[in-house]
Amino acid sequence: MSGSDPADRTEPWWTDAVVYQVYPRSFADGNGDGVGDLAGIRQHLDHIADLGVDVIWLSPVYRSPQADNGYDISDYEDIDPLFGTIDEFDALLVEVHRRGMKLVMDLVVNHSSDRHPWFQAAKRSRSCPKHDWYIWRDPVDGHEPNEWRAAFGGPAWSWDPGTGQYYLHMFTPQQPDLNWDDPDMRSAVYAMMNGWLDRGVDGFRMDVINHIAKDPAALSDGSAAYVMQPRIHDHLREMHERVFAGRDALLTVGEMPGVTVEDAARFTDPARHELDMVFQFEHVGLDHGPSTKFDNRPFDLPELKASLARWQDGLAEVGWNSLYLGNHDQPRAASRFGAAAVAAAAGLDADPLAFRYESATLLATVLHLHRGTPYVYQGDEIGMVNAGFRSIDEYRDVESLNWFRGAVGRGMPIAAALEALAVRSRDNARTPIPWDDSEPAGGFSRTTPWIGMGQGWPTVTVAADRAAGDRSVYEHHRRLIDLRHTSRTVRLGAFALLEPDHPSLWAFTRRLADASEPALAVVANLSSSPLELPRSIVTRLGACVLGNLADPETGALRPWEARVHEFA
Ligand code: TEU
Repeated sequence: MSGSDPADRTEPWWTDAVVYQVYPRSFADGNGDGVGDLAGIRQHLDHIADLGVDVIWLSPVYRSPQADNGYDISDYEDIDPLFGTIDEFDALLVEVHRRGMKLVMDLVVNHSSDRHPWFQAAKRSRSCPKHDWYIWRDPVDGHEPNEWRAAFGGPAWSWDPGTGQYYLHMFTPQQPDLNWDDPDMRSAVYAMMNGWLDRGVDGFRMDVINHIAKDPAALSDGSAAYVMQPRIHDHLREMHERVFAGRDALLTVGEMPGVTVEDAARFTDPARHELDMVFQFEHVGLDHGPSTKFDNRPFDLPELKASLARWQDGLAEVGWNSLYLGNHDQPRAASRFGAAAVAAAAGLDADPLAFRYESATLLATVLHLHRGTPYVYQGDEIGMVNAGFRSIDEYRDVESLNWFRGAVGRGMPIAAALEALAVRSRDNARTPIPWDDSEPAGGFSRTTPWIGMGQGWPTVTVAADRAAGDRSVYEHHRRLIDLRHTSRTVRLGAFALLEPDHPSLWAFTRRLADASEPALAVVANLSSSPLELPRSIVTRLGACVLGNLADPETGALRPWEARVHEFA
């Protein structure tokens, strides 16, 4: 836990916290059905605790038909039998707290499952009081009220013959959107949230929370975006007042596709009592083409550096950044921004494991040295890579399967569609944690897992990485997390980007206003060739605090080397 003296702290506790995301399906299978579960997490809790993280964010484990791997909830107050029982959850929470960590739940309240009793009641009749808990519209000329498309394909409206109306779903038809204009619905959500906090959980990661406020005019004519309507701030302030106010040491982070840095400053301004931090999407959209995310653009380092730097600057005075390069919706960071990606961008045939240790540790160094709260996605701490699936039968994700069907239906050659999935599918990050190299599933399960182990296995495993000494990705993460806990500069120092246009050097400084500690500089070489550091940097580099390769030489960086130095 935090290294600095709590007595002299005025900043919120999470300014030096690191969060670890567990995607329960793919973490560890305790009961032998091929799907990860709470028992599996409990068995491997020390793997997380020993990293030194402060908080675990648990992706959804509530009762769910699993149309979208648990992001379709049919009972917010119970655990799905696939993952365990509420008693096992309580036992897990005790174990997490005993190790000095906190547990944050995933809150999915833009939509529920269509199997939720609320929706079942809502569609019984137009006069049922719960009807208004969802978003319904009469047909217009026999059609959907507007042309909005759902995120995972098809129209955002589905027909309900019972009521003779369309209901709105921004994701699959099995995920009807809740109506946040209904005060009773909001009260029910707050009661549920209070129930989890009373049970002992320490906060929420809020799924697509900027989608909850819809513009009523746009709902009819489709004229405007459905996200970021002004009412969002009212809803979040009300939630704060009725759920978070008066409770101690919570963490709230809102997932917000499309959020701008100006919006984020408002959402995370402590004086406004809305959220502690948000997940923004700018840096994970840079390699998306103009049409869809499956349209792949080669990644460009100056663009990525500039984007993150803009967020550092934008939230320097007011608000706070969350820092992430991957999660359960994104490809693996090491494959996306590492040596394999740089080779692919240059048109070279890339070995998916080339410079894997270096790429994973370089990216972690850069991420953890920014100002904000870093999020480590499970598996990134051992340098996992993309799944490398070659056949559509290997994919499980509803978004990937729907997109593939549509793209091939519109005439895209199968090989091209598979290539796009191999780069961009969410399943790239959902392969099981390979604990070791044993059959049949690397210690993840004693049976065939729900999704393949991926191309990294059996080379990339927890056991191999933890035995790799000074080439362990896990050990490198431990050092980074320890540095954040002990260095005020890492926690709070102002950020400044160096050499913004350099095509392969990522360099920046962190400096405290009161100069009570030496400033730090990060220098990282995102290329597979050696790099001479510019003189303007070399002459100011002091002692090396941390690096991913042994025996550093001050004036140059080896391929994929990253170092943190004291800086004049
Ligand atoms: O994701 C919301 C979101 O907008 C995207 O990240 C989405 O996953 C996709 O990549 C769009 O191309 C959240 C959850 O994280 C995701 O797992 C859910 O599927 C989604 O909401 C619906 O609940």
